[in-house]
Amino acid sequence: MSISSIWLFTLFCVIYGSVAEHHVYRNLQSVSSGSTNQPYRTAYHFQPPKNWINDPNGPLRYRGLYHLFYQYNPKGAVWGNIVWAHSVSKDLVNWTPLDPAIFPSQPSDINGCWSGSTTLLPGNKPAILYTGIDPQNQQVQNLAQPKNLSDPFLREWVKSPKNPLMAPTSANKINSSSFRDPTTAWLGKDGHWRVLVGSKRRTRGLAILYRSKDFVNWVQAKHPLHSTLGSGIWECPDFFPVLNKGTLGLDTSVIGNYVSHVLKVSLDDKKHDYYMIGSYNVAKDAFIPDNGAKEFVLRYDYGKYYASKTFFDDGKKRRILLGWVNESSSVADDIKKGWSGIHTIPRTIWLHESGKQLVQWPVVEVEKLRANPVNLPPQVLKGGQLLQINGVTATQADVEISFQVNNLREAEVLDYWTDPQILCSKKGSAVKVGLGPFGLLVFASKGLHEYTSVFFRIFKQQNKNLVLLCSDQSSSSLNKDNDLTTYGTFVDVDLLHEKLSLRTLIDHSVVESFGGEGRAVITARVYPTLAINDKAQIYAFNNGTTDVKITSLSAWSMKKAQIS
Ligand code: DQQ
Repeated sequence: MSISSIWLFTLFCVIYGSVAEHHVYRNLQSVSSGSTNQPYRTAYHFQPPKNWINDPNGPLRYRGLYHLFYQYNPKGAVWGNIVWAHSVSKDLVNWTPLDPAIFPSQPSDINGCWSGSTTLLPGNKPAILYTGIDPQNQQVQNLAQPKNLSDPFLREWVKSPKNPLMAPTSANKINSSSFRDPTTAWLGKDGHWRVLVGSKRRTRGLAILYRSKDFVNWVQAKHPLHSTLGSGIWECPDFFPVLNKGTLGLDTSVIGNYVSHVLKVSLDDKKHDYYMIGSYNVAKDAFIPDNGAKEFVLRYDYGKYYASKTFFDDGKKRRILLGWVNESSSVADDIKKGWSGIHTIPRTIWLHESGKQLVQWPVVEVEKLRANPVNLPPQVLKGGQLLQINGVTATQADVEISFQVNNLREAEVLDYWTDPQILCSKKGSAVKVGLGPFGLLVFASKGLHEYTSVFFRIFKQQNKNLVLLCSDQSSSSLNKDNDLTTYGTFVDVDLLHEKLSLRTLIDHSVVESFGGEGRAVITARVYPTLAINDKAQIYAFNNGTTDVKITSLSAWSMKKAQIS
């Protein structure tokens, strides 16, 4: 490299660059703007009034109130100046913003307060462990505790004078730029707390394990809880028990032969959240994946979704999952609208009865926003038929549809396994075959110049049927500057004995779809230019050559939640 190209490269890294999963636009981090024309702001998904948000942090329920902290840039619509913003809620749907809870104030976090989690210590005392960026730009772990435990809003947090409590040193050989995002801690029968910190050693992703008796003095365990070769860094790890049978959630410290454990990681290399189901070997303090799995395959969400975190809701005895959905628009567009990033509707999460995967469903409280129900009678949806769903606000809706598929002989043969996302891209909603595509067209403009399609296709492979769920954004907008990736996954549904269901939450620029009663989830961001406000329409469609039956179809307009 010549001197001038080194200089140009350095300049490029100063202006742009990349930190964790985030692009760094240093010159834009404190630029505030925001136009008044806002067709893409969501009405019932969580987002602050303006600026950038990313990961949900430290969710918990305290004295009957839900607390959500999140990574936030108070000064602009791109990642930077990161603090822990804070909102509270009685129902996980309506939120009241409070002042930021944690912001740079001591050497151990002076360059940023990154992601982390909350643990409830004995006596119902919340404690936050979070990643701070120190003056040497090293990633270290810090503790903060509420100033006043009698304040249900937990407005003020006091940082430990002993921070940082966990730090890279020459002795422990921890990679100082890959050491972040502590989990909720769990308490072992030996009275010691355990916590995980995401990291990597070369390309091996790992969850470094620490133990502590007092939550202040932490000792690194000899071995990580788990690691996988080639995955790259594990961001935002999450580790929690699930009942082997049943939908109730469990406190993070529960162990026993009636539970399995879930290890979830956010893979920066792939930009997706993956999980494994397995068991927690208490004697070895190790996670043992079921069936000897060596790598992460399952995902929470097969669309745009990252840096998720769960918490145990001790009120309703359920485990709740929160996740960040980035924009699919250009940075220039984000700055123009003055904001970037939303969170998904909180989802209840449990182990499917097969034990092979998790199931997710929007928290029941979101149904309080449903208005003007529209119920269509069961009917046959003929090959090539488009059925408009009238009477709901098409940009702000909740639609549940269920199909019965009889002529399984008509299913297209799939000779060999193909990546479902590639299959969805190749066989978009316009490609007709035997069984499918059938599903929903949302954000559809008159004349279908714009639409987003969420649909199923049924294949035959050997003696089995394969159900594909796709979310196709390729025609979602006339503005082609957006990320228009088509998403897809297979759904484990037994079509001989089960109906095929799809629920889609539609909210101005987000399409959150749950297939097979929550066994497959895909979230997409879309920015129609024609199908906005009252110009948008919703349809059920069948573009296959074979008829399918709609066994039920209910749709609701969704009221606006009180969020900002
Ligand atoms: N976001 C945080 C990091 C985390 C990343 C920084 C994941 O702590 O690893 O904003 O999106």
